[in-house]
Amino acid sequence: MTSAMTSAAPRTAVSTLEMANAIRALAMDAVERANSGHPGMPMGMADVATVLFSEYLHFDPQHPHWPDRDRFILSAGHGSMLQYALLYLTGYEDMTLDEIKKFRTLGSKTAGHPEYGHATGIETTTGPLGQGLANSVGMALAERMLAARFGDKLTDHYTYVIAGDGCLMEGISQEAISLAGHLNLHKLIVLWDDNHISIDGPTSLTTSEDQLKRFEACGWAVAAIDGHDHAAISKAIKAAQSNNRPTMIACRTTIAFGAPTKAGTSASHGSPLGKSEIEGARAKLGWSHGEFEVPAPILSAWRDVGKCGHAAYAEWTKHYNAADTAVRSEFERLMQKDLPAKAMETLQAFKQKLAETKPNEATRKSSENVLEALVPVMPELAGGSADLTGSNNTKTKAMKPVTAKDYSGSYIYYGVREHAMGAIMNGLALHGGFIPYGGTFLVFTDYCRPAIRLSALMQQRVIYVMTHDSIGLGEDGPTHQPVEHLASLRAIPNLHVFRPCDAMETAECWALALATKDSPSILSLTRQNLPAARKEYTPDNLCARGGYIISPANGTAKVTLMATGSEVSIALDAQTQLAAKGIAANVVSLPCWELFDAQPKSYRDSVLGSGTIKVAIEAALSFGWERYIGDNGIFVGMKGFGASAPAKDLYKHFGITAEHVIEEVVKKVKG
Ligand SMILES: Cc1ncc(C[n+]2csc(CCOP(=O)(O)OP(=O)(O)O)c2C)c(N)n1
Repeated sequence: MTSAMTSAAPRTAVSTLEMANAIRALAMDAVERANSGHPGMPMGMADVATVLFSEYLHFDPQHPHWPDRDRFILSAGHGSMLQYALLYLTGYEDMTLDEIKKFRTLGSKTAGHPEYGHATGIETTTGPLGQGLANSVGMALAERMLAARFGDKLTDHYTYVIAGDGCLMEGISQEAISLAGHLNLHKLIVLWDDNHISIDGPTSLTTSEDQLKRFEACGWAVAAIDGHDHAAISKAIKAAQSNNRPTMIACRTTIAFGAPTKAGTSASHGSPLGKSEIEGARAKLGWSHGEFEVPAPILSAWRDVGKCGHAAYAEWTKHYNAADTAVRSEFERLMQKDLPAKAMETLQAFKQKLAETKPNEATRKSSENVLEALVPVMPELAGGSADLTGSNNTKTKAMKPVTAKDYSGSYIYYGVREHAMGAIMNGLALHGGFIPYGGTFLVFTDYCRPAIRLSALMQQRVIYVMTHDSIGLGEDGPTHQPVEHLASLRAIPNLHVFRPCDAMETAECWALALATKDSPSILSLTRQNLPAARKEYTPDNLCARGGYIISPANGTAKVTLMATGSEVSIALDAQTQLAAKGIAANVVSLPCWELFDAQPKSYRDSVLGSGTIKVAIEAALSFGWERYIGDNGIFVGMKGFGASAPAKDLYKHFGITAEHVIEEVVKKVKG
């Protein structure tokens, strides 16, 4: 599917300019009615979008999830009305005129910024500038990787992005375009809305770089065109398609094209144009139709565009049906995001082995061993790291790197680009066909937090393998020692933060991260070795309830010792020493708060105990623990930043020891 669509229905009576003006009118009217929104960008990019959709984009509103559709990403998400207008005009059933009229109101499909899952045809949630551009790199990468696995009869599509000045100013864009160029994602085409305007005024206030040279330096092909010249737009896209490099087309446009006084100014960026300006624009554009009115011939021309992709869909279906049954069912499984039956069997066998070997090892190493077991049975695992492969233990022996020359590998060297890594993983997950996981140090979740947040908001199964998860990393010191990160990640809705305490829990947490189709996960893993806390095999996944009594008291518990990850062994130690003093304590491992909090109260109460002295031990700040220990509980952990020293010395220095726990408990018992 490399050419322009030739099957477009005849549209002799309607010009593409009129079709573009329909987008402009809908954008003006919807923003006006909502009394908020961004009319400027949709009006400026209406011509580019019209040419792209009517001549090039392969899509089928009747089959919006067709796996080989071209992907269209509106990275400049504030211009959401551009996307909503296109979805309505081309005939996506759920995008009615009524939805357009309900722009930005509660419960509508036309949210302020495009939201994945709200309306069909929205490939990703955009709005935080630069994210969509980086997502598109993930989608273009997924396309190449799937093509390498299933051949170009099943996967061979383009990824088109509309990005604004803001997207290109954001740092994430540099990470993303740099990697896209390096991996030569030649089916990725970026249409830059080069309108010289952002919110504060002309972009000359803030930037003077040569974007064409910038992209070129990253290995992209570039072109510069008049973004209102339909023939030039068409020619540039056609050339981009046949290019053997990713392409950036600078489309010189006028923001709010057609508005008599506000066109070309930042006044049109993010406010309704106002009644008289809209009237003036209608006159200037020669659009004499009423509010929200798209005349039948123009609507019908657009609906014909919506039908054009059906032939490509039908052709793809033919190839798909002709494929081997085994190939088809594997492709289908990947698209449905189902795990292979072997995955969980493998993990059970792995757990049985752990019960025999009882390894004393870092959980990052345990995670590597889990991956060694899973990768051979899970071809959808697309691993990677932001230049910390050997530290994050993310690459198994058999994994081959993905390169510009060979996309059949499954390991992505992201380079030191944590933010793009997160957003690219979102793109891989959204595209379908892969379960992405990627590593860096837990402290650097800060560098990719906006992407993590979007994984959660979009309900994508992205697995963040975050190692060196506390002062336990030792000598690298406080710059590398996370203290507030667990709390801040636990604050993100729909994100599962797993902090396993040993190899067995690591295997169980991986199982949970993989089995949860609609939540991302953080695996918070240690650099330092940990003793096996779970020594027996259990067919049940004990981490599935988020928290459980890992070691019951001998007798009626007076104390509940709660801990996560590396501090569970300290709790177990304290339990033994307290028992010697006649103080019985339960030890509770809480590897995932989110799953624990979702349990019925009766279960939570049974684990936490009633009337016991509550103690929490975690080598991090106490923020959040009050929910389990209350106002009178004991917290043993960090109070500020860490320090540079061997791990053992740091635990002692900061008082995260069994001895300190005992001292505090005894004080409390004595009252
Ligand atoms: C990460 C991020 N920072 C800030 C914003 C707020 N914001 C929305 S649009 C915009 C200006 C973008 O300028 P440009 O891409 O040129 O859009 P145009 O004015 O051409 O519509 C800003 C700062 C945002 N959405 N995302």
